[in-house]
Amino acid sequence: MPMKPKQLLSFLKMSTNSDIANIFIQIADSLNILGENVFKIRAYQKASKNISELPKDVKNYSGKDELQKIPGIGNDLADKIIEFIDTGEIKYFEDLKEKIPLSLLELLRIQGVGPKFLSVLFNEFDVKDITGFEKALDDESLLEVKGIGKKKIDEIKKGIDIFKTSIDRTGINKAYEIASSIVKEVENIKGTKNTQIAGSLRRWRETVGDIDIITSAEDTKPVVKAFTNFEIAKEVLASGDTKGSIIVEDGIQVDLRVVKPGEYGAAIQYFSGSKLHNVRVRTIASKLGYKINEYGLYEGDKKIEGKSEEKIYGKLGLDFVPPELREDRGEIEAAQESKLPKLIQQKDIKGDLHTHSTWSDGKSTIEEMALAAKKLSYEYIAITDHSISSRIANGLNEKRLFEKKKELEKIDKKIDGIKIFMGSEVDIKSDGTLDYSNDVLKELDFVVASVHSGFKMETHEITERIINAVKNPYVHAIGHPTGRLIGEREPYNVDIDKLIEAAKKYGKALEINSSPKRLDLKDLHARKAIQKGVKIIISTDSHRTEHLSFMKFGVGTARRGWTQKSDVINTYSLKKLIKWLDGFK
Ligand code: DGT
Ligand code: CA
Ligand code: CA
Ligand code: ZN
Repeated sequence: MPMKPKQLLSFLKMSTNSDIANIFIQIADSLNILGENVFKIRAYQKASKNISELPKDVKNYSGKDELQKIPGIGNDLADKIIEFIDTGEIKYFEDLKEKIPLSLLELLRIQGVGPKFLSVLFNEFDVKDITGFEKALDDESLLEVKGIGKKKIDEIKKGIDIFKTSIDRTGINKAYEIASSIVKEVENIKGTKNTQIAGSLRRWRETVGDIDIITSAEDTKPVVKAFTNFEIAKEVLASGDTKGSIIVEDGIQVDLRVVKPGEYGAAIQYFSGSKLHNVRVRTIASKLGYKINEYGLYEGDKKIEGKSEEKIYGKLGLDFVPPELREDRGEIEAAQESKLPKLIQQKDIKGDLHTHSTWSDGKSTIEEMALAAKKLSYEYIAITDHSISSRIANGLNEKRLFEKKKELEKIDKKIDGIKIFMGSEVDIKSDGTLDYSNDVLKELDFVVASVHSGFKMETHEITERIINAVKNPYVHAIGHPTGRLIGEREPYNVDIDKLIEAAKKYGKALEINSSPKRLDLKDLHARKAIQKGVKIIISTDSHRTEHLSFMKFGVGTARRGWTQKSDVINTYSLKKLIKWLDGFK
């Protein structure tokens, strides 16, 4: 099949910048472990940050002169960028890797592990990877090193579990980008129809083990062949009559199954999983005297359905189960009794209530954010920049807060067709008080209160701290309520049931933060919240206009939590939202 490598995967083309930014940060980390000059280290860190934020691909720069205009890029780094564009690698980095292997560098992702700590383990304990690392942590003599105590080691040991799962699972954002591009490419292969994502990604799990894609064709083998010939395939694991399996960037596996149109429904049902859900489905089939597999539903040798997934559920006496619910968490029973929830959909979302602008640490202006939201057909957006305690995030003091308010109101007048709310993501300080006084807070249209520091508190302390914010009359919602960072940081010890109870009592909403690193509340917590009648707000926490598209991940998480449109505040029309907000005055 003729492929079109030139137009292949546009996001991969744009990723030169992120590739280089990644290499620079890895160089900085390696130099750090080697104990090199801090200025050199900072130079790489800064260059990495600046490159990752460029609006255009460095490949499209006219040459070295233009590259050197990027802040932090001098003669040497410009050469390295050009070297990467020309050869796909940077020799200096390749040489560094001989000394500091990637298996060592990636240990920096373990919570509590910094370059200093790693440097000790590397230099004095000869640690090169996770195996050596775990051994060294159990070595008594590690406790003799200055600055390393038992508490620190225990903390790190806790971080190891989360790290281990993160190395063999891919975050939903990356998986979704890769999968969507591959779906488009498979659609371009002649003879394919109904190409679709299956597996855990179709169920919108927050991380995926691998990507599964299903397509149908009369002649399956050539499709598999075309797939395994894709330019993004770094390695081909399998290439058969109906199944191809490739490795793309970062070791991510993509499985493609090509089935006959008459088997499509059975295949997509089977390969969407989850395994637990399918076990239940199979049991029901056999109770009815049927047999089900990835080719169809059979009565004896006779195939009674295969083409339509919906009809397969129907023949088993089940309503169609949305993929997000297929986890054996009660969906089978609900489907039998026609009691499945009517899940919220992306198109129900009318606005975004947690976003940042250049006033704090965002990269887009208020105006840019508003225009981008309008393009999504939203009716409103709240710009909720950080408050003063979030120093690294350039949080606003009261003076700047009111300057921002003035400007925001000007822009709101200027732009038609979207309401811009003056908001704040206000820090909940360690003592449970907020960063602004009530006199200030009451001047704001929308207030989301979040914890950004002092995560390591005992359960009763942190729970009380957040509930204090819930009680504040000017707070509308709690942002990323558990503070977890997927694959990086455990949630704080907050007692989610108590928090939900308090939110209910005081009529406050809880956020599902759609940032793919957070997805917080997570699915099960969202489900608990709505069961208790607590309202949800699905927000993106955007720091630039492109992040507004994270909404789909929040909606996916909400759907996994059985959430319906009526549970979610930002499905309200502007008019209804204003009424809800007025209730706080
Ligand atoms: P992942 O990739 O770990 O995030 O999770 P899934 O759910 O995508 O799992 P995966 O890729 O191993 O398989 C895709 C689907 O195929 C899975 O959700 C259900 C189905 N499947 C795979 N192997 C089996 C099996 O041994 N038994 C059953 N019943 N279903 C299976
Ligand atoms: Ca999978
Ligand atoms: Ca798979
Ligand atoms: Zn935040």
